[in-house]
Amino acid sequence: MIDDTIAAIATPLGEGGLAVVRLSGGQAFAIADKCFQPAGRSSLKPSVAPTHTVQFGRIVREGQLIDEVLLTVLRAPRTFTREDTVEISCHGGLLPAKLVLDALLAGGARLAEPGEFSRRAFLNGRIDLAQAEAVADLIHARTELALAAANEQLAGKLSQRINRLRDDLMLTMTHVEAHLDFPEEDIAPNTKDQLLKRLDNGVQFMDELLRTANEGQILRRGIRAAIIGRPNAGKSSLLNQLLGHDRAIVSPIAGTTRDTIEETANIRGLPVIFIDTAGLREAQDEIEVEGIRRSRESLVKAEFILQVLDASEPWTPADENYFTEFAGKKRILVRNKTDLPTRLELSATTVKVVDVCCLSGRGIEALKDAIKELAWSGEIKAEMLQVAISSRHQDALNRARAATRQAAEALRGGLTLELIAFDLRIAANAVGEIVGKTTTEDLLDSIFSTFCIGK
Ligand SMILES: Nc1nc2c(ncn2[C@@H]2O[C@H](COP(=O)(O)OP(=O)(O)O)[C@@H](O)[C@H]2O)c(=O)[nH]1
Ligand SMILES: [Mg+2]
Repeated sequence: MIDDTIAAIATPLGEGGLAVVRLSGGQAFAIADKCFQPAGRSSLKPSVAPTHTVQFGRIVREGQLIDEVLLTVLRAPRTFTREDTVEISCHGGLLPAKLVLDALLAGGARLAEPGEFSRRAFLNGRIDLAQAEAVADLIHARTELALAAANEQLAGKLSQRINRLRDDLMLTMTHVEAHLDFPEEDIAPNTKDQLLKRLDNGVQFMDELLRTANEGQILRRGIRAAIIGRPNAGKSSLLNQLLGHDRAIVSPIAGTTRDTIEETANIRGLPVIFIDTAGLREAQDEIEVEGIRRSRESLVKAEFILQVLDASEPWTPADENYFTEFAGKKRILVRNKTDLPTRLELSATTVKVVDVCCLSGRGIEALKDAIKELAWSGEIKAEMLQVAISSRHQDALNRARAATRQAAEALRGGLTLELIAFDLRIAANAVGEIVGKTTTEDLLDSIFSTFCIGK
């Protein structure tokens, strides 16, 4: 049982118009009563106010006025945590919110851990684990597409599928276990066929979900695209064009970009982290040596390479070096400076080539399309947004898949039913981890500790 009442500032620290302090738990109204003085004729103490109403008044501590606030009363169970909840809107700025929080802590509340409100929402059955994660995805979403995917997961689209899959595995397991009580009887051949069919369907369904892992990763973490090429090819100009504003210094002096710049842009709904590298040419001084070391590091981490070429110059050995380096990564050749007389001949290649002019911006929209096409497998379909699994889900599904296949093999091979039931339990448990039907404190800690305070 959760018996303490938690409090935290739910808005970002810093100066703003408003800040919100949140309070949740069995003592929420009693604690709020101690600090809140209703003002105006119709305002009420939190403990007697009807649910889902806003009360105007003052937060006072030891007779000292702290702030004028609006206090929202939310009675269990129709709240995010399913507990009695109070939300206090006070003036923005670090101090008012902090002093309101202090007053609540002095009144008997405990400071909430990161993600503890969401954790309670999960523990009290308000949302499942995949939905709780979706709340964090929603907060961190950097594009509308990522937001749409988070909303689908919050609405339970992934959870429904996962629950069906788990039910199926449990049903098969129950069948097998029922037979354990009658060891002298074999499973009838047609029953066995049915069970096998159900297991095969399960594996197939897991494969479908697993295929969305790449997209899920892109939506949550973004895709890292390194911009590489010779000095003066126009890498920094390209970055500025893709971002839509001047971020990197553009200059005809080779070696201007000494540090590695990382910026996220919204490319057709996908969060793409562009990395303008310092070039990998021979270093002239120490700062450049460091720049080049960092470039290499971000190159290794990138999933995607934009190689910028100067169309007004012929292909050089340096271009060749860039071309053969990181050959395993997805790549687009960006032929820049197409406003100048062309002297660059590209021999036939399977690598996608896009012509641009970073001075005028011509070709940039086509480049964005090319990036989207290379990053995302096919059309951006609603179905994909509904599931797009995370790496945690991927890990659980991989374990479930292996165990399910093992169970199917054992059933086909006529191995002992105990073994089959054992594998099916592993599979069902692994699938259950996704929605939180099977969890450990460690798993919950590792998920919720990444959440914001006050969420
Ligand atoms: N004519 C022409 N010049 C360009 C174009 N793009 C960039 N430049 C120029 O090329 C020079 C080098 O550009 P910059 O972006 O700093 O290249 P980087 O060293 O690869 O980052 C600058 O003087 C730019 O103005 C282009 O499309 N056409
Ligand atoms: Mg540059």
